[in-house]
This record gives sequence, structure tokens and C-alpha cells, in this order.
Amino acid sequence: MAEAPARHGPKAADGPVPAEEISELLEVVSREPACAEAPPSTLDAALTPNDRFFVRNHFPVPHLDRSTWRLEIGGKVSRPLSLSYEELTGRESRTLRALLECAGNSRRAMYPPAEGVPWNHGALGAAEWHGVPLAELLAEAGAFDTASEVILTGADRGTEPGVRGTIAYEMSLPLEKARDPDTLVALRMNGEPLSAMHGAPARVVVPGWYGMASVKWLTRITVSAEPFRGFFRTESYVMIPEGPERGSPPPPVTTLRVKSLITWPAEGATLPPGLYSVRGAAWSGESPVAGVELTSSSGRDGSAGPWLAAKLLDEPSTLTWCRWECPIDFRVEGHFVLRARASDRSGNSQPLHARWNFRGMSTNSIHAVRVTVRGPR
Ligand SMILES: Nc1nc2c(c(=O)[nH]1)N[C@H]1C(S)=C(S)[C@@H](COP(=O)(O)O)O[C@H]1N2
Ligand SMILES: [Mo]
Repeated sequence: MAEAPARHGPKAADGPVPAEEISELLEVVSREPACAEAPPSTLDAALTPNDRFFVRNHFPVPHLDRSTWRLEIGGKVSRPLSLSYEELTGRESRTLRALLECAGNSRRAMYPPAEGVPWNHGALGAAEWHGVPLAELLAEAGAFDTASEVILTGADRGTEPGVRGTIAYEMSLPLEKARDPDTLVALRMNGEPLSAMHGAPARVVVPGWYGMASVKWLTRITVSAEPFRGFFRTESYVMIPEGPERGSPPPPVTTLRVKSLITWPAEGATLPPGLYSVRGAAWSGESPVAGVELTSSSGRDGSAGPWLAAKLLDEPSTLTWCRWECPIDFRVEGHFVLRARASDRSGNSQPLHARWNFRGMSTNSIHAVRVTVRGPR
């Protein structure tokens, strides 16, 4: 694994990271706050190098000094804890591979345009995370079994429209998900200590859920008996339907929907006539991917051809993506649309168009790629 660029390392001085510090290998989607996405080819590898891992911030990046940082664990616990970085590294640890996908990934594919950062398809990455299972810390603190949620608080702060004063980035998990052995307080990413951009010195990683729950710059864990009502949980990461408000709050965004992306050929590619292998990756947070199918409008009359079963190249799991490939006959010149559709073992499949919601969350519409097949003229 390549060394993370030194400029991403923790700094002694406080203050926001200049936006220029976004890796030049990413495409900037927003400068303030820093949001940047990865090229589609990123999914051709099982792991995403740190300098190619997308960034999604809501507020300026805080600079936390590892030597003075502490993680507080309190609320409905019998033994509140305050741990230093050293103390945390001394706890029982685990390493696992997991992807993070922003809930707003692919938002640009929604029509009419939805509210939010206009992500194309690159707000996701997969890394090897090393850290302490959140369950271990909750057990050590004596979290009450009667509690319902665990609130995760980041050190970053800022303003949001309609909210008075500044707020911290905070998200909650049901106690059961917080106790999942795969939910980590991560200290290392692909073998490197976490960089400032990705949450140093410690962040949460919640496999199987959209990225908003993987709280960076973690400073406090609060076990709560009440459902968390913070802005990011009740107003931001929610599925807001079209129409009059219904009285009940809109449902929160949680589990990753089944989804696949075509990584080759690239959108808009022109290829000489021939036989090719289409590549991509697929994932689902609810249950492992069962299959991926590909179609192209390659029928003689231009109609959509049959759905062909792709070959899965990795063992599907709910933690990370599995790569796939599928041969395609492009010996006839023309204009084609490749479409890939994944399904999971729970029977979920990708819709042609994901159900529209106001903030464009959890889009898993079938990915379509335009390809021209043309010989030399
Ligand atoms: N403290 C804090 N944690 C955060 C965020 C944030 O803005 N502040 N953004 C969340 C969102 S929406 C996503 S998608 C992931 C992105 O993680 P990354 O920037 O390491 O890719 O971090 C999550 N954790
Ligand atoms: Mo996100």
C-alpha cells in the first residue's frame, strides 16, 4: 500500500485543512465543505488506495492531536470511560474489509434533480479497517441492555440551514447495530494510521450501512434510552417523499441498497467491433449479492437484448463489493446502452429508476452506460 501523502497526516496546529489538500486523484464535487469523488475504475480493485478514497465532509476538517485526544463513553452505562489513543490501541482489535458508500452517491442520476451534493457514481471506496469493535467498548463501559441507541459524536462543527448556532456532526445507531462485531472504532485504514481527511485519530466504520453512520473524528459515544433527534439523523439523512408532510417523521437512511456499477467500458466509450468483457462491481448491505445481469440494446432491431448472467469474481458479502465480468458481443457497429442489474439473496433487485426522494438518498437505479461500436473509417 502506498504511503499516505504526508500532508494528510495529523498536524499540531488547529484550523481547517486547506481545500487544496484534497487528493489530486479525486474529482472535487464541493470545496467547502470538502467533498470529492473517485473515478469509476476504482471499483476494479478490491481495495481503494487511501489517496483515491472519496471524501465527504459537512464541516471544516478538525485537527486533533493524537497525544491529547480522548474518547469519552457515557450515557446509560454503569462505568463511564475516557480513553486515550494509547489506551484504545491496547484494546482487543480486529481487521476487516468494508466499503463505504455515501447515501448521496449517484444523486446526479436522479430526475428531477434532488437536493444535495451533486455526486456522480464515485462516492464510494473499500478499505481494510483496523480498530476496536464498538461492542467491546460498550461492554467494558457496561452499556445498559435497556438502552435503545448509541450516539456517535464527531469533533467537527459548523452551521446548517434552519439550525441555531453551531452543531457537531452526530449520528446514531440502534444498540443492536452498534453491538454488531463488524462495527468498529477504526484507527487504521489500509495499514496507515487514519489521515486527517478520513477522521484521525479514530472514526467509526459501520459495514452494511451508508457512510453517514461512519462518524469521523470520533470524540464521544453516548448510550441513550431515547431515540436520537439530532439534525443529521432526523432532517438530513432521511427519505423525504414527494407530497404534503404526513405527521410521522420521514424514515432514516440506514442499510445499503443492492447496487452495481459498470466500470468498463467507460461512459461514452467508442470501441472497434469485437468481442469484449464488460467489468463492474456489485454490493448489498442487507444480504450478499446473488447475481448480476447485463443487457445491451444489441438486438438487430435495436431492442434490448436478453439479460445475461455475469460471472462473480469475488465471494459476495454484505461487507464489501464483489467484482464481476460478462462477455459481450459487439461485432456489429451501432449505438448501445449497457445496463447492469444486481440482486441479493433477500430477493432485492435494482429498479430501472429508484424511487424519487427529495434529498436523492440511496439511489440504486440500474447503471446505464452509452457505448458506440464503430470500425475505422
Ligand atoms: N464527523 C464526521 N463524520 C462523518 C462525516 C462528517 O462530515 N463528519 N461525513 C459522513 C458521511 S456522509 C460519509 S459518506 C462518510 C465519508 O467518509 P470518508 O470521507 O472517509 O470517505 O463519513 C461520514 N462521517
Ligand atoms: Mo455520505
